[in-house]
Amino acid sequence: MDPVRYEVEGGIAVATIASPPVNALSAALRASLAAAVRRATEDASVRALVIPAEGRTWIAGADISEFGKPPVSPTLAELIALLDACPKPVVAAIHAAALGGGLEVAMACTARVLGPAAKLGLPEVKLGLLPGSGGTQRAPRLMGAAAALKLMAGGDPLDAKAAMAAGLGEVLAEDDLRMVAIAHAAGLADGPLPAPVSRRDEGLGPREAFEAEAAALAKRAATEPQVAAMVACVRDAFELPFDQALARERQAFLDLLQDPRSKALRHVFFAEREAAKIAGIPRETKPRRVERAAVLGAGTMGAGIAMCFANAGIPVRVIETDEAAMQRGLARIRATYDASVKRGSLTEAARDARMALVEGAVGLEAAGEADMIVEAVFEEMSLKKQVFATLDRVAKPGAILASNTSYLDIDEMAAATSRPGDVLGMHFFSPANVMKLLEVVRARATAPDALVTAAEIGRRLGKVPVVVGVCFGFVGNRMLARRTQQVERLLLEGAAPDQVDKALTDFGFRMGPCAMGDLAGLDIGWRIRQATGKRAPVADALVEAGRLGQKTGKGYYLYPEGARAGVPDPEVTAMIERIAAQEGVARRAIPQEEILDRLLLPMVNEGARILDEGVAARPGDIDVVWLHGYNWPAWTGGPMHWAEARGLGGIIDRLAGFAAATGDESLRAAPALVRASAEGGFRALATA
Ligand code: 3H9
Repeated sequence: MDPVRYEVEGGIAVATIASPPVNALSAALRASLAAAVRRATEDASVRALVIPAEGRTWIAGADISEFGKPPVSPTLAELIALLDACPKPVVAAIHAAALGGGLEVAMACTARVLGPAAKLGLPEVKLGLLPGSGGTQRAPRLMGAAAALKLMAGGDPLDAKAAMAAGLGEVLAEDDLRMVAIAHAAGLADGPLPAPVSRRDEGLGPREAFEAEAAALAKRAATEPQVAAMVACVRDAFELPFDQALARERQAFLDLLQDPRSKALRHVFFAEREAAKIAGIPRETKPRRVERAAVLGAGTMGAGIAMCFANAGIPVRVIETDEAAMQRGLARIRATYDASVKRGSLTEAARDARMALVEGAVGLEAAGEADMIVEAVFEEMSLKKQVFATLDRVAKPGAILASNTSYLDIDEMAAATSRPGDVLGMHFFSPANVMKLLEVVRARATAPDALVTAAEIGRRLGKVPVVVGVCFGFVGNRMLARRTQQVERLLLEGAAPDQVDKALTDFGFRMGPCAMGDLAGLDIGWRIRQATGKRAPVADALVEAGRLGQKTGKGYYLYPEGARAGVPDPEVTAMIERIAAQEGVARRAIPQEEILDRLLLPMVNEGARILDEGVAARPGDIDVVWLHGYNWPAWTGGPMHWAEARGLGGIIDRLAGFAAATGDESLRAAPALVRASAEGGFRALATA
C-alpha cells in the first residue's frame, strides 16, 4: 500500500499520509511524499498542495529504527529541500502530533493549519539528539530564536492554542480541518507565493532574548551534549547564511547519533515499548473490566497504592483490621494530598474529588465488590496465605487478587485459593504514588487476561508495568540485593559510606545506597533480614545501636537538627572498623572505579541469571525496571544495555578479578553471562 494517497480537488492536490501506526518518516513514506510534491509541482492544473494525515498522529518524526543504518534516498533532508523549493504553496493540515522530523516537514511547508487536537514539538532532546532536518533553523524563524530554543531543550510539545500563539501555526481550524486547509491553500495560490520559512530571517527576534535563554541552559549544556549543540545551532541562525547553518546542524546531528548516550536513550525508547508487550500470551487477549478497587492494609504502601487508584479516578476501598488503623490510613492519605495542595501541585477541588473516591472499611468482607484487590499487609507468608484464603471466599468471581509483596512466593499465595488464575503480583515501588515502576508478577497459573488487566490498570495509574516471573525479590530487588551485599563488603574492606554513595551519584544515580537507606529507614531491611535469617554486619549494627536513619537523626550519616543531607560520622567509621576486625576483614583504600564496578557488575551478573531463568523475558525489560524503579540514569540505557556497551568479555574478567581478590566465588561470572558474551549479547538469553 502506498503510504500517501494523492487526489486533486478543484485544482488543489491533497496528499494524505496513512502509514500506521504513527506515520513515522520511513524510506517508503519519504519516497511517496516526495513523489506527491513533484507531481503537484509538475501538474500545471494544480495550484497548491495540502498534506493531511490519518491515524493517531500527523507525523511522529523520523523513523528511529532507521537511525544508524545507511541513508536511503530521498533522505529527510532531500524531502524537506523539495518542500522548501516548491514553487506552489504547500499547506500542512495537522490534526494530531507533529513531532521531530514531522514538525520539520511542517515547517518546510508554506503554512500550517492546525486542528484542535494538534500537538507540535521537537522531542529529539529526549533521544539525545537535536532536530536534524532544519528544525534548529526554521523553528527560530517561525517562533523567535529564544522560544524555539526553549521548545527544543524542553522536548514537550505545545498544544494547538499554544502553538498558534507561538507562531508555529497560521490557522486554527475548529472543525473540518481538511476543508479549511484546502481553502487556505487556495487563498495562498491566489496571491504571490510567500517566502519560504528558510528565508524569513526577520522572525529570529532579538539576539539578547536568545542569549538569555542560552545562558539559562548553560548548566544542562555542560552535561547534555545535545543541549550544547542546540544552543550552537540556533546561534548559527543569527550568524551564518541558512544553508551553511543547515550543514552545521546536519553534522551536529550525525555526531550526536554516534554518541553512546543517544544510543542508550534510543534503546530505552524501544525497550519501554517492547516491555509493554506481554510475552507468551495470545496477542488478542482482552483485559477484564475494573471499576472498583480495594487495597488491604493502610500502611505507607497501602495508602500510596490507594492514592494511585484515586488519582486515576478509580473508586477504592482501603481496608484495615480495625477502625483505628483504618482511620490512621485515611488520615495519611489526606495528609499527603494536603501537602500537595500546600505545594501548589494539586488544587483543593482535585484533592476533594480524589478523597471522595477513597472509602475506609474494616474487615476483608468489604473487598467483596472490588474488581481488583491489592493486598499490602505485613510481609509474612502465613498472614498472606490467610488473606488469600479469605479473599477466595469473599471476592467476587473474576476479581483480580494481587499481592504487593516485594519478595514472597506468589505461587504459594495462589495455592491458598481455589482460583489461582486470578492471582498475581502487583509490586509497587516506594513511594507508591510517585515511582513509575510496577512489576506485574506472573505466577505459574496466572491467566493471560488477568496479566493484561494488571498491566492495563498499571498504565491507567500512570505506571510503567513490566511483567516478571516469581523468584525471591523478582527482578528489581533481586538485583538490588547483589548491590546491597557489596555495599556491606565495601564498607568492611575500607570504603566510607560517602565514598560508596559518591561512586553511584557520579555515575548518575540521584542518591547512593547509604543515603537511600537512611531516608527509607534502615529498620525495613533489618526486619526482612530477621524474617529470612540473613545478616548484614554493618547495617544490623547500625539498627541495633538505634541508628535507623533520618527518622532517628542518625544512620550511616549524622543528620544534625533534622538536616536532609547527612554528614559523615566518625562514630560510624569506628563502628565499621570494629566489625571489620571482628570479621577478620583487612581494610584498604579502595579506588572509586573499583567501588563502582563492585556495586554494578554483580547486578549485571544477576541480571544474566534472571534472563536465563526466564524471570524477565528480555534484557530491555530489566533495563526498564531499573530506569523506572531505581532511577538508574537513562543516558546509560539501564544495567543490561550499559553492560553490553561496555563489553561483556571485560566484565567477565573484572568479576573474576574480584572473586580472586576477595575469595568470594559468588562474584564470578554466571554461566549465563559467559554464554551471553559468547553468543553476541543478552538477546541470546531472552525468551521473547
Ligand atoms: C527525529 O525526528 C529526528 C529528526 O529531527 C531528524 C532526522 C534526520 N520511529 O509510543 P507508541 C512506534 S527523531 C519509529 O506505543 P503512542 C513505536 O515503537 C524522532 N517508530 O504510541 C511503536 O511500535 P510498536 C522524533 C516509532 O500512541 C508504535 O510506533 N520523534 C516512532 O503511545 C506506537 O508507538 C519522537 O521522538 C518513530 N519516530 O504514542 C516521537 N514513534 O507498536 C516518538 C513511534 O512496534 N514517538 N514508533 O511497539 C512518540 O513519542 C510516541 O510514539 C507518540 C505516540 C507520542 C508519537
